[in-house]
Amino acid sequence: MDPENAPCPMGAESAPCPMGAESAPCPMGAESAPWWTRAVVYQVYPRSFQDSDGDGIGDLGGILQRLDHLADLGVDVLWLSPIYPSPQADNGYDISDYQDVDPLFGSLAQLDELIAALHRRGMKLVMDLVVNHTSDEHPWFEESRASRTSPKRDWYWWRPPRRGMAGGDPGAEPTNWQSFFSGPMWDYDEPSGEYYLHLFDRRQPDLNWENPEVRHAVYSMMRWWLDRGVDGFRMDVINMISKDVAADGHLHDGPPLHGSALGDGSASYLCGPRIHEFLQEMHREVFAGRDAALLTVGEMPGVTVEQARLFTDPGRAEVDMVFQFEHVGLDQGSSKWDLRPLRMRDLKASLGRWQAGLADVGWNSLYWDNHDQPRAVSRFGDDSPAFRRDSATCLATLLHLHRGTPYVYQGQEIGMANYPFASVDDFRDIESVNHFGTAMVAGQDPIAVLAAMRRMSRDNARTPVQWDDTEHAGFTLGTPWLPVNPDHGEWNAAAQRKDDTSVLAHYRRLIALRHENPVVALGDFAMLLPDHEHVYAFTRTLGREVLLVVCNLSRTTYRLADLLPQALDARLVLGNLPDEDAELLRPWEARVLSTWSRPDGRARGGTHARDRSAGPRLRTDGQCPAGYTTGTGRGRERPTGTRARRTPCAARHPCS
Ligand code: ISL
Repeated sequence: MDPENAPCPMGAESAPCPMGAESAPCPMGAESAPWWTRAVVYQVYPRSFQDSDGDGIGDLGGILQRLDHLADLGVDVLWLSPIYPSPQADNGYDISDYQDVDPLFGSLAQLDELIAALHRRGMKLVMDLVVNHTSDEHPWFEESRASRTSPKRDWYWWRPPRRGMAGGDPGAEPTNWQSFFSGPMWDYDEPSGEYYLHLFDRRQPDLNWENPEVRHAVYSMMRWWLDRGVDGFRMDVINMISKDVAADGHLHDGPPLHGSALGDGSASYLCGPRIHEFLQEMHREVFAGRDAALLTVGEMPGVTVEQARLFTDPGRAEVDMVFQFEHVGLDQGSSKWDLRPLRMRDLKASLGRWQAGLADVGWNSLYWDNHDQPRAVSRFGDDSPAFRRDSATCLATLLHLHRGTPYVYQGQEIGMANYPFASVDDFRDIESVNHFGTAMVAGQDPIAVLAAMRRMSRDNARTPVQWDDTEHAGFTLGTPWLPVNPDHGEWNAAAQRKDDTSVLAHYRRLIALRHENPVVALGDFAMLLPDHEHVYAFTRTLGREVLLVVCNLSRTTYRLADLLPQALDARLVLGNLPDEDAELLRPWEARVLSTWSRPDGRARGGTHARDRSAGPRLRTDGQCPAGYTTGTGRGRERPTGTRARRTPCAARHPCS
């Protein structure tokens, strides 16, 4: 084999050596990096993705119809939000049977079909694993609540009323913890005279992971799914499964919450005393021996960087990556409904700390949107007509150029925005509905409560995907369970597919860039301009390749020479605005620049920044420069701007 074109010795699922490494050895890490370091995950919230049977609710048949959209985007993994049988109190995050598919969404046979169809296209399927709690209609819970002596009584958290108080009296709950979805975390079961614990809604009772029978039932169910062909799990609130319980079974009150009779119990259930033990046991029982091809993601509200290092240190065998919440909590005060302006300095400090904290050990997920968050273009971007496309692509560039695994939430890739909710009757989400009820009982101003819900409700993320400009946006032929955003005439996938300057086209290029260029996946991160109030800039460095990423998160134009003079000499790898003025950073402009550092520290090549390519261009004699060959890889032909000019060259693999 021609040593210049030999792949790096990275095993079956290997990445090429970093472009620009030339004849240098592959930098440490690139050889052994797991496949998911250069993967992009796409989240499907099935009820809102695509309906195939006209009942107004998305389903597996619908997902099967839209797989070309995912393949065209270039994503590697589909994370499927819950499709299991469920009373749908929390849209499937309340499971009543872990080993089947709800008829609302289709059948197990269709799920098998989905697994096969994804695998044929080179994609993987990650299932949502919701095992902190079940539905109150799960047979385990029904058996558990049947009597105090039920063999499954201890599968859940049952406790008597507070000492000296009668069950059902205000304040008689075993602890003062406030639920994520309003009200106390305990519900009184009159027939048995005890309370059961639910961190979320009362229809989502918490499983007792202290009980080994519970753990082994869960592990057995997980093995069953892996044997069926699924490629891993996104584990819902997995850092809440271990509770801090005293030897005598006592659970502790938390500090009182301002303006509430309830308290904050998080110290008792976030990353509890046995959490690492449980995850290591799960790894041994479920993943050991087959983990290299799988993806395991721990959704962990409240996790710190230090804890995340422990959870994702490969040597400890727990999970591959965390899904953390710090950056999406920066625009809030005492609760998600208490909105504050996002300060850029705080965002940089947070994301920068996560980049630094997981630089040598561990791995993070990168996301703005998911099914629990309002739409990022409305929240962190600018969804006014003039800036919606530019801010959506700017935010995407910022995120996808960080180190970590990016997640695209359905509709984000076409710049879907928040929904113009008119009244409280428009909301369906249990969190929003419960919040409104509690706020009204507490005497809050309904106008103000509604204003916060309009901006922060999870229903913003759950309106149907806008496929085209027809009546229900191509989502359903029936009546959609949640209305389609009225902006779908202009903002839809069909229109963007034809437009090389669209948000969709930009996502395609970002995803291709991560696949092609290991500096995007593995490069070291360094934050620049930490105090600038609008411009977010950083470098990614791998071997001798340096990418400089500059994003203007504002409507103000800046002179690059004043901020980052080094950007003027650099070559544009990918930008989100037309190629006009190298010196000005326009409103919501994002640029990924290559400075191609040489051992002498000088920028390489001196190609003008307007040359949009992922590698050097053909020389005037039609040849690539030394060390390069005409690119043929996926997306290589036009990976960057909207106006490809000359054929770009790709690095030859320098390792032998
Ligand atoms: O949605 C939230 C805030 O609005 C979060 O607090 C959210 O509840 C938390 O991130 C946990 O989310 C996960 O578990 C919930 C479920 O409702 C969410 O959809 C899920 O992502 C309970 O299963």
